[in-house]
Amino acid sequence: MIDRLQGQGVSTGTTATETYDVVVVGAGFAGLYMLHRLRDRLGLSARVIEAAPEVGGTWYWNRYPGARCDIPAHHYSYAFCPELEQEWTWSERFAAQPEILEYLKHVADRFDLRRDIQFNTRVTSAEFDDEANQWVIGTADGQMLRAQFFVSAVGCLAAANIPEFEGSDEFAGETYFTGQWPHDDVDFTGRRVGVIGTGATAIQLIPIVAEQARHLTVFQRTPNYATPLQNRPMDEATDREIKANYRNLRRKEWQSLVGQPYDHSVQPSALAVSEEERRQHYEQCWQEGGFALWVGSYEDILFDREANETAAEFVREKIRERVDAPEIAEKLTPRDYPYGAKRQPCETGYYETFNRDNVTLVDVRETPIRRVTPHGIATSEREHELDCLIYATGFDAFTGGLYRMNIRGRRGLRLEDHWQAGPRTYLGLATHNFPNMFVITGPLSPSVLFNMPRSIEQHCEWISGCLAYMREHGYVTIEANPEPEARWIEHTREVADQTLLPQANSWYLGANVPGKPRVFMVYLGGGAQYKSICDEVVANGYEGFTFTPVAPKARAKAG
Ligand code: NA7
Repeated sequence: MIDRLQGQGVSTGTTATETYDVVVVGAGFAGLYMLHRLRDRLGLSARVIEAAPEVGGTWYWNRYPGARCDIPAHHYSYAFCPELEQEWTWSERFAAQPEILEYLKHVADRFDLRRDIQFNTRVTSAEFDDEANQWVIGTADGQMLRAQFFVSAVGCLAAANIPEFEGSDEFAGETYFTGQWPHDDVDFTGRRVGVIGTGATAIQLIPIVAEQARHLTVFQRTPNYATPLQNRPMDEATDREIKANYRNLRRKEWQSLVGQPYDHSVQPSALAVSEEERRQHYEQCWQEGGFALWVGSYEDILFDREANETAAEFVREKIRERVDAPEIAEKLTPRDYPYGAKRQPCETGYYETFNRDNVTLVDVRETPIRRVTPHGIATSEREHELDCLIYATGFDAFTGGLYRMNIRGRRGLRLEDHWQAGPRTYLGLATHNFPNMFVITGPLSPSVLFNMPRSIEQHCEWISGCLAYMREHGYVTIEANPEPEARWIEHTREVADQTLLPQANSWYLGANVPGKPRVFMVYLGGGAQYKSICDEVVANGYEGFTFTPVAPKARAKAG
């Protein structure tokens, strides 16, 4: 129990199993802050289990060429510690992967977090013990841990989506996966490289690989509406101004739809202005870069198909302007889903890459991939010879990373079975039948459609507040009730259906993974509204959850 198991590795007496108040899985943005809150603010014993040999989470694994965050660095950073904000200086407007990883290493050292993180350890099972009201967590190397609480900090994009092409094992060249990129530099000079995928990852990677490779073949299934990132070095004056205004900026983050504010105003309707005015505003957003066109132009472009079409057509025109060959421009032009309904990719020189002599675009809708051969990829039209093949095919998002841990709740219920028709969560934080389990940025929370560090901090603070409350009241378990869970699922669906986002085959919906239930897995009501709902749940005594008190026998023993 929280008030009796202070200190790490308390022996249960009969086995060598280590027991903690909380076991957290993952040492990325979420796991690091969760550990800090639990250990340093609440004084609990907490153990973080991390598969990688280093902190960083997604920013440890995704180290492919061009990997970069497309939210400005000073927004995509922790807000909980003003001193940390002041002492860290970002070198670019949008930070590249190595710099974000350095930042997270700095955070781990600054808050002395490493001593409670067990690296190189993969969690392979997590089961709720109904008798003991504890989670029993197993690792790939045969270790068993017990904890009153089990917190997933594995994030939304922890499990790769690797399509099963016939013959993929027979490929004689080198195979790379963007989410498991080697640590040594990969040099594509003189090589014939193939990239499968044209999502946000591939769009970052393709221009860089094209500059090195002898030849690059891009296998595209769905063209994307990519808009310019407009990255630049951070200048001293901007850095000073940001550092002087951090509190104000953080407030503004919460007021904006996706957790990052814009210098210009977001106007209500793309249809309420003249074409000329609209074009000017789109151009201003295009020049500002990042997500400005997507969520910083007109409020109705993600809600109204006609308004959306004005932005879609603006991007299509830009593609036509930038790609020399009209037939290639046409292949790169999305036409059958709304602008911004798939994850908005940000680009630097992406479209111009297709003007290069050493780059070929293969539309696999026209000429499907038949198989991987020892020498390359055979489509319905011909074989493309390759020395290297890069899979930029994304993730089994939201649920893949959780299912991989083989989580079982009450009476051995598998999470996958409980979520057979799609994830069932209350607030994206907890799920019925899985007491004392929390999922940071879990399915049906704002997660990836809000600024992730803000989503993460809000969840970590909510969870640690809940654990403090339980300690204060002597509660042993907390469990989401089925009715509010069902209502939350319905509410999330209703909110998503008011937008155009469910109209595209995106990973938000699970559409990229064959056989996955088609359910929109992100709460789209905005971070501020979501946070106020979570706060209200707390104000109403954790409405929608059931607590169980310490059993009388245990209470007597503890006394
Ligand atoms: P995405 O956005 O899921 O992109 C994956 C790409 O791979 C996308 O173009 C897919 O086409 C393509 N893909 C997937 N499976 C296949 C098969 N079987 N054949 C051909 N092409 C395929 O993943 P990313 O890694 O780019 O981005 C994920 C997030 O990571 C990103 O949004 C950031 O938040 C960080 P499709 O569009 O499904 O037709």
